[in-house]
Amino acid sequence: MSPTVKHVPTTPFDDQRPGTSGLRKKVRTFRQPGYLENFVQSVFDSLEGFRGQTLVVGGDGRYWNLEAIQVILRMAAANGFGRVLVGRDGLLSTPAASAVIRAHRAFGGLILSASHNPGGPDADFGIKYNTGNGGPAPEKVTEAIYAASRQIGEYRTLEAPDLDLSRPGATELGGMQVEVIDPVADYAALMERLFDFGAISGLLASGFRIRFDAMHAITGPYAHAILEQRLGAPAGTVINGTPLPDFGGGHPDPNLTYAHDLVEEMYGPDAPDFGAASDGDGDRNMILGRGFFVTPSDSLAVLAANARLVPGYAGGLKGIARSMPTSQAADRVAEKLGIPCFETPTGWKFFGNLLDAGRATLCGEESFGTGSDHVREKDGLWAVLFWLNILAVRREGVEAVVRTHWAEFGRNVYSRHDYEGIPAEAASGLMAHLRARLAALPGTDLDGNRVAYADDFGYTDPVDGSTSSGQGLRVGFEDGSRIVFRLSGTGTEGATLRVYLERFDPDTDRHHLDAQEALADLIHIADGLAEIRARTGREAPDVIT
Ligand code: G16
Repeated sequence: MSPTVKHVPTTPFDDQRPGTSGLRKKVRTFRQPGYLENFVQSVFDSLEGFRGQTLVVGGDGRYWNLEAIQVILRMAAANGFGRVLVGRDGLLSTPAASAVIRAHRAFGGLILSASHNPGGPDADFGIKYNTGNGGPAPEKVTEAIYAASRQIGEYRTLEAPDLDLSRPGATELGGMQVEVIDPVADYAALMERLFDFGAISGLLASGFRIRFDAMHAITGPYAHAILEQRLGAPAGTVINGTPLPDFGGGHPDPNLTYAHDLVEEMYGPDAPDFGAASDGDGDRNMILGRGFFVTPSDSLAVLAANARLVPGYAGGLKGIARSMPTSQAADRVAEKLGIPCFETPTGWKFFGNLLDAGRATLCGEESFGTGSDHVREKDGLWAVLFWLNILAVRREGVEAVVRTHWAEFGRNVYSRHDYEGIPAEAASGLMAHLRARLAALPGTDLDGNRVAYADDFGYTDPVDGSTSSGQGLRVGFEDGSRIVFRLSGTGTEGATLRVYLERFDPDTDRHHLDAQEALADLIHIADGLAEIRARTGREAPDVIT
């Protein structure tokens, strides 16, 4: 007998507005009775036409992932979905979820992840809805979800036991089919279509040594299957490759601060030729050469400039898109290629329309995100394979490729300074004070740098005309340098101030300089303008990337 649908009365929570990438909160917030259910029901209530359709569900394996998935399966059945595709053990990396949604023409997907944020009972959890194009719901959808969450009076679920998700296969839940799928298969097949696996295998067989740090997170199984099993990299190439619910107590964020195992090896004696790391849900990437760090902004520019070497992109790029705080290195490549470069607000969701409309092929963000029109999420392993494919063709090291790029295009020296966990009032006070100063800045001189413009970034989507305002305070100088100030939309505690610093330098004699050294005067100006130390009480940033 089919389990009956239960209509459970509930009252709204007032904090369910999705941020930069879905709803991210502490696990204890999500575990409040009805909290997850309210949000999931609000997603379903804001959608139309999904009856009998397919939903994709999976997450990054963090603490509480499986429990949340069981709740979602019962609710999806009670709400009338026809089929759910769920990754084995509830696992799906974010880019793989996007690939599965697209490959199976699903109605949409629910992805459980707080990305690079730590996991565990006292750490973070998250959920986001992706639409049928495989990408994060655009703002009009997330705002509709939020509106629904403010009015919710009941959610629908089933009285049914948990399902076994440990083995691929199909089962039935309240009239809905549940198919447990191999989380890697669709994704690996897609990678094989885009990249020259033969050339990459050849590079690896030639003695070129690589290391991939999965940071105890979701990319472990993907990297084992693709790098070691299909491409023949030696066992041990993938480190920290078993997903753990608390990511081994670490912070699964692939940057110089948190990916310390990899960084130590890549900057140590006898370092491998190439190093990379990905984050909690597999959409971010960090690329390193031997003793050399590639900024995410430079990585996007290098991939764009070399895309013709890679089979999936050999036909050329339609355009490039980057988030506003990302450096303008990619703009220079786009100009040379004679293709457009779009500047969007922070958040992968803003790339979706450009990709769907065929106006951009490659996208990237300073926050260690790079991707293309192959899915609608940024994609960590994809970026690694793209780099390996380029290196396999060029037969040069990472540092040589980047330095040659700088010599040709000039260097956009770049850094981001993060001040984490500052009191929300101090952060909003700092931004309000700075915003009030903007109008008077153009034409003034700051430590010998003349301000060309100062504004609060707003965006009009060129495809559907939708607008987004208040997306970051920009101060631009006459020599093209920029300082951008933003508050993060992904944190779960207090506020995180991000200060983005950029200076263009065409002079190869200065390309050896450390970014902090080359940006020292801008760093000083940023503190003076925003009164960072005075208002946050911090002497230095928590994280510098
Ligand atoms: C998310 C978004 C990215 C964004 C990043 C940082 O990444 O998908 O588009 O650049 O957050 O956002 P914020 O500066 O607001 O913290 P992820 O990897 O956390 O999903």
